[in-house]
Amino acid sequence: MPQQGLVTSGVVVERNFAILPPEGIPESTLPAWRDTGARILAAPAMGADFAMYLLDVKAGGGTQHALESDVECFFYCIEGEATLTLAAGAQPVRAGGYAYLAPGSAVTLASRSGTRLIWLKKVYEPLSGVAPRDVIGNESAIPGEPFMEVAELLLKKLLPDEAGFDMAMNIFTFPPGYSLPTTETHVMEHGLFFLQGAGDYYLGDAWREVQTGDFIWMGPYCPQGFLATGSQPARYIYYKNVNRDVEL
Ligand code: UGY
Ligand code: MN
Repeated sequence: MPQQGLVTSGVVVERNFAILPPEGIPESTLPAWRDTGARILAAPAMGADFAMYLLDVKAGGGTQHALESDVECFFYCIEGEATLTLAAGAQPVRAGGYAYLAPGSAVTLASRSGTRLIWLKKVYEPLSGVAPRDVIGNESAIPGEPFMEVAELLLKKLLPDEAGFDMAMNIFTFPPGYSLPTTETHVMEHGLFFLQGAGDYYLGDAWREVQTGDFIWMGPYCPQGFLATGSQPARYIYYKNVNRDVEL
């Protein structure tokens, strides 16, 4: 497409946070995935302790590979339909569906229609006496709970809050005009994908506009706040490392 003049963008990449709007992330291919366009949203090269991808898997495409023995992963289906094979058997995954695969699992996914997925991988932090287990579900089956006693702020926790799990994947919904009750600052990281709506995100020391399709990485101790703007509820899915002590 012919292009003239300055091209602007909401992209920001700082030492401890980043905002990546989707149009600026080129698609790449991953060796283990067939007929799949991959956008790598977060990686250790950025400073993150995890990898997060936006995968567009064409009908008939997918993967059949094994995770390294110390690597766990999580899928969330944004749209389309795929079959995911877990130790317990083949399961359909549709919009709102998600799955956690324990370290070392076989990853077998076949897309039935064009399927858009969030995929997250990280090294599992073991804890003696406990272990994670595969999980599969759909966010529509999770009622959600108020966040910090604000009834209108709905938080859905997709994974069990058990010591065997070292990660949380949550979906947050904010009606227009509602905000995070505090400016949070914590050692845990976030990898956040904006599913719906728009808002202003406070990162570091400034407010910035974000919208559907944007990705945000927040590193340890990144000050963070959010205000939902626009006319529809803002929804985002985010990763957080949990249930482990600090490594010295
Ligand atoms: O769980 C969290 O830390 C969450 N409240 N953070 C966020 O939405 N930026
Ligand atoms: Mn947070």
